[in-house]
Amino acid sequence: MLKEILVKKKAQEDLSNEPKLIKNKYKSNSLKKALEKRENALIGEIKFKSPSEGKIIEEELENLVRKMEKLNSLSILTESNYFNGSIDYLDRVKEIYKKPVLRKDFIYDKRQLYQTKRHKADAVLLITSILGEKLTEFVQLSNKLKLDPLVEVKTKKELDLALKTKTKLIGINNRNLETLGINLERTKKLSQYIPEEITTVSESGIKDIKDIKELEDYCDAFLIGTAFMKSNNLEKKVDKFLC
Ligand code: IGP
Repeated sequence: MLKEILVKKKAQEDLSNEPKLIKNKYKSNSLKKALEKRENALIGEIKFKSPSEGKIIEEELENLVRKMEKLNSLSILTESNYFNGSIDYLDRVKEIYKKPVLRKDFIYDKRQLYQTKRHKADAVLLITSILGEKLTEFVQLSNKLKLDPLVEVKTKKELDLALKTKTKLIGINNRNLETLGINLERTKKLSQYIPEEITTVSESGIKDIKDIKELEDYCDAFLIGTAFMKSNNLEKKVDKFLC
């Protein structure tokens, strides 16, 4: 799956005109800081479609943001083919939501980091299985651009690579990006190797408070998309997760 997404993305994306920002004119909000507030350590994710769910929701982006505004941070899917996202969503969200916004996409080229910054995101997802040994350079450039990198891992080997970088945020993805299956045990298994000072985010497949209770001793924060998007009362669902 991951391979197909990347092939299509690389074929379509033209990064040749991406200007390198010389001056950091966009101030950013720290995602790590936002997640340190224990009682609101949730990243709410907006996505309209996904490979595992197909079509998820049809609603205006701004409406969704307003309904999720109590959350301390948001993740915005910007990949277009498989998730119906767009890079412009970042600008639209930042227009009305002043807290940290994470760009969720498939980063393979450093120019995408400049692009992420230009579109005003505060943080960026770096997937270890895409970047491999290049991860350190990408973490360094993200930090330099004041984009908090959230480094995603799903195996012990990937985690070891992530720990070699200077990242302060690690996401454990409970979804296998190849089979799309969910396994919450992965958070329990991998978190034991992550040092205290790193903020650990459990990502994917979290449906309700029961899942949070099950995992809260193993991580610092949660990334939740589908459960929010598929809820028939999003504001209420946000309140439920916050109490
Ligand atoms: C959210 P869920 O199961 O709550 O919708 O998952 C998020 O973790 C998931 O969208 C995700 C993702 C990714 C999407 C995690 N890592 C990498 C695209 C690319």
